[in-house]
Amino acid sequence: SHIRIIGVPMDLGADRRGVDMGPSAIRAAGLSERLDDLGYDCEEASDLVVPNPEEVTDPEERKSRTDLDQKKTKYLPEVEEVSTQLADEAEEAIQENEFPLILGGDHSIAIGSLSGTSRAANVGVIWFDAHSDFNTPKTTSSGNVHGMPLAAALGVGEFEKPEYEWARAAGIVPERVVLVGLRSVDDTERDAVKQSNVTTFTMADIDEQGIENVVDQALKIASKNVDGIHVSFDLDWIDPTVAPGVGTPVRGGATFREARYALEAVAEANDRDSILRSLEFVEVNPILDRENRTATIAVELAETALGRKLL
Ligand code: DIR
Ligand code: MN
Ligand code: MN
Ligand code: MN
Repeated sequence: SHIRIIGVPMDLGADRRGVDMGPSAIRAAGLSERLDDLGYDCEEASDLVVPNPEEVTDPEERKSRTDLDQKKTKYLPEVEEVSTQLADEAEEAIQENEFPLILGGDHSIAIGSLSGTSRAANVGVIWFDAHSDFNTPKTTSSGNVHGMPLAAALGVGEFEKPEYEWARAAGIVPERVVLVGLRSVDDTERDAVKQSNVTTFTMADIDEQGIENVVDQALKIASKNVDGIHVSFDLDWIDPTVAPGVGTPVRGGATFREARYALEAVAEANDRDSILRSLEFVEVNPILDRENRTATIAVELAETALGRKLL
């Protein structure tokens, strides 16, 4: 079967430069060779075009909109442009029976992945991340859109407003969204996470229940009464001693083995019920890395999710 690899060299949603090199770092770690070797037919779509911060005029001035909320959110019009392109590309891939494998880029790209995937299929979501990504233009203290994609997709807070229609993934409901690996939730986003009907598993839940139980529950919740799931994997879920090439590292993350097991369980569920509709790896920043370790881990996890077996 066909995999469409969609690179999104986006770095406008986060503060650390270099995450735009994530797609090249993951490719350089051998992604398409490894997937071809698994028997897939990999098609490389060309990377989406993302403006460089230097080409974008002062984000404060560039606002075509006058809304106050949007003033402190960085590069929102550019994020909208890229999200719209990505949504079309992901939707088209699924409609053409190809599997979208999306490479970030910072996590703001998930706005496009979720809206495109959810237009082509009725999906739940598993979100592996240290962070809850539930800020909004009003609650954000960083101004970075990579802290907002789940709130955007679910239409939380100001994302309910008509001007954010592009950001909402209409078919995705919070009851089918599961966050796994949380250990950094801003005070400003906590209430929204708790008031929403998403399911959360913190790192402490993983300590107490074990990754096997947590992922099993996540898969059941996300895939209930839908056609399938989208998996969004922020590499900062993994402990930074193991995966150092990320922009916002938080200590106390998943071991390599926990991450690998989680995607083995996804692959197993997919073998059984064919539920995986799209997959993304985000926040790989090779500038902050050593010997491209984090991208190498992303490749190994991609292979695992897509069915590489040990035996
Ligand atoms: C933080 C960081 N909560 C923010 N978010 C990150 O900027 O809103 N998400 N790093 O993955
Ligand atoms: Mn750039
Ligand atoms: Mn994230
Ligand atoms: Mn994160």
